[in-house]
Amino acid sequence: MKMQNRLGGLAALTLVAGLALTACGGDDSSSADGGSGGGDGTTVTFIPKNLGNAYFDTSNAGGKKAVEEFGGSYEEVGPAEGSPDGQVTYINTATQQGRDALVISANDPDALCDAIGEARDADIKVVTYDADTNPDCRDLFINQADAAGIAKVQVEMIAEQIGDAGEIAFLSAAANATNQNEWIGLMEDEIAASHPDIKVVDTVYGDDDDQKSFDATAALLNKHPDLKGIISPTTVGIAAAARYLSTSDAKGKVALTGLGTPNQMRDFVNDGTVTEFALWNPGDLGYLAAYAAEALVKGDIEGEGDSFTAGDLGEFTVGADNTVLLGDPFRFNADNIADFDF
Ligand code: RAM
Repeated sequence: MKMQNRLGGLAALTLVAGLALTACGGDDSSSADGGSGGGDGTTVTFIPKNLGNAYFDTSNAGGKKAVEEFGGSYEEVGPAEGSPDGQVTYINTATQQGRDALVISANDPDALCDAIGEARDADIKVVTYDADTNPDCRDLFINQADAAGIAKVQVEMIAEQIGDAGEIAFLSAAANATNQNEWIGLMEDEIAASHPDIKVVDTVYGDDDDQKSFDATAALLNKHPDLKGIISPTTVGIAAAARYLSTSDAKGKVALTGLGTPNQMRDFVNDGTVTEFALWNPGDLGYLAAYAAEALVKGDIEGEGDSFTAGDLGEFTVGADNTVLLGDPFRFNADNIADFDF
């Protein structure tokens, strides 16, 4: 259990509880001097895919906690809808303001690159986290877990839940999301290679919008009466799909798994709609991203092979493609979900 190994069981829960207290959505700024008068003043702007997503509320609360620890100044800005255009506006504003570092979950691998390039020309460090741009665009990517591992755990869960046979579909986020597209591609490969009796019949997009994802689930079930399972590799999608299934005839007949947060999925695990899903600790991801941004700004790291310390999470080394890896995905089910609060 990497999530608990890194922090220790009780420490993990304490950190999560602390993050919950500082969780915020929407514009939010704060600064701190680290409580000891030794603040380093690094200014960090977090730009999630969209605001109002519990996943980013948790990850960015982790970022805020880190920035407060090193005595910098934190803000979160971002679009209401998960679109690249909306993100470009916020990147441009942060560049004009001369922030020290931007931490971005990208809605598109290419569309942000011009704006990010202008930021970097102005000596602003740019870290992507959660969803990367093309590696050339940014300084570092903070990867929540190895993409192959994220794909594998979801395929294993659906195979276990449908007896390794039958029709399945993907309910994804935005059609251009780099993270979901990479995971889905790898899941398709894995199914083709190792699960000959599972057939992928559709991929639909809910744009990380609750209502769109809910409606897309209804449409999927209508279109594919023999559907055995849905994989939704997005916390917004899986929660909306679970809500739909929980009151439909398909409850208990169509399996649903993917990536979700324990707080959003708890009721659906407890009422039997969902057996098991996975995720990493989003709070740790934001926390690590903020410390990585600070290390870049301070010149402690530049790229591959360099190491830095990310507060309570300890030491990390920058790997190939200037990527820093947080850890492994973790499975949540009825036996353990009560132990988590995020
Ligand atoms: C949603 C977003 C995010 C993704 C998680 C799993 O919150 O699409 O990018 O990493 O799901």
